[in-house]
Amino acid sequence: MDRVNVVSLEVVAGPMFAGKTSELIRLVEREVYAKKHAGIFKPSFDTRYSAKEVVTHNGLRYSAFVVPADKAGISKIRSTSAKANLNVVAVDEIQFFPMSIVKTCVTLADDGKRVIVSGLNLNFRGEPFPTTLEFLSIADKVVFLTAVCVICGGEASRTQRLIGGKPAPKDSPIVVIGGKELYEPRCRTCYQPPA
Ligand code: TTP
Ligand code: MG
Repeated sequence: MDRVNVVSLEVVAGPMFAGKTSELIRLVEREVYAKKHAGIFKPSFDTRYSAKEVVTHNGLRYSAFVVPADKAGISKIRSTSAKANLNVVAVDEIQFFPMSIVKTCVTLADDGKRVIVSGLNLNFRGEPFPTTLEFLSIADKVVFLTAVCVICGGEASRTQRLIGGKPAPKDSPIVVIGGKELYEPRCRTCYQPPA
């Protein structure tokens, strides 16, 4: 029997401002053009569950689901994928989910779905996010995106958290939701490890 070589578990990783979410959407939209059923899941920090339809430039549709970043959210990903008969399951910001998301994604991939996850490589301290790290090890394919270093214009692989223009202290919480007001992409040379 001829076999098509399908990449079934794929990771898009990198620092903030690298375009991970855009890449995830681009990959999903390609599948929607190919008439596949696709869904994008992303975490929230409350227990809210919401589903909405996203329409592509071409009038094609996929579903976007906001799920809590906990066990209940993971089981929602599992049940929704089955119920909506998804061929493609995409999960953004995987670094915020507990490690059990890995097993769920492996099972979905083993069941023949294309699973694409995206997430941060390192926290502001320069340490790996464990969930992303695990996915990077077991994936069939890894796409690593860099951002542009705000200091030198080089390739940024790290994310600096700043408070009042200074690197946030090492003992600040790992999870602080934010954007440009708090974070900057930096290269290895320009990144300042927090003290
Ligand atoms: P991202 O989606 O990685 O940021 P982004 O949208 O700028 O990147 P991209 O264009 O590649 O999609 O979101 C990262 C979130 O994680 C953001 O809310 C800040 C948060 N965060 C932490 O909570 N702790 C950390 O140590 C870091 C670096 C980020
Ligand atoms: Mg993003």
